[in-house]
Amino acid sequence: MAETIFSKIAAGEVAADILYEDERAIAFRDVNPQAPVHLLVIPRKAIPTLNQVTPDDASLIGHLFLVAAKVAAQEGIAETGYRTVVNCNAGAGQTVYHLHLHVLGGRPMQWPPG
Ligand code: DGP
Repeated sequence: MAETIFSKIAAGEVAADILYEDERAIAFRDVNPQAPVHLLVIPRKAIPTLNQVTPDDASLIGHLFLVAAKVAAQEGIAETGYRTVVNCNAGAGQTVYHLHLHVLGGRPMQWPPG
């Protein structure tokens, strides 16, 4: 499994603006924000894309969403609203091949997205 910038953040080898971490997940600010609040939630476990998630990861995936809701509340966007996004592979815009959940909020969002 190739190292990514996110596995280095998880290992503490690369700095990030970390908002929350526990034994399974880390949440930090996206370095290239697409909204006033743009957070990333990653598992410590290195899973390249959603396609490699297995039934054994079901609890972990649920945990990522719980962390997303927690940091959204911390950032004050829980009530106004926020979007969670998982890009899977290049055609969807994935650039870092370590599974991550985007949490975007702080501005009105269009649906459907472009
Ligand atoms: P995606 O396109 O779904 O793979 O999203 C990757 C996101 O990761 C993108 O919005 C920019 C962000 N990103 C890339 N490198 C770094 C980094 O070194 N630190 C932080 N905090 N975010 C990064």
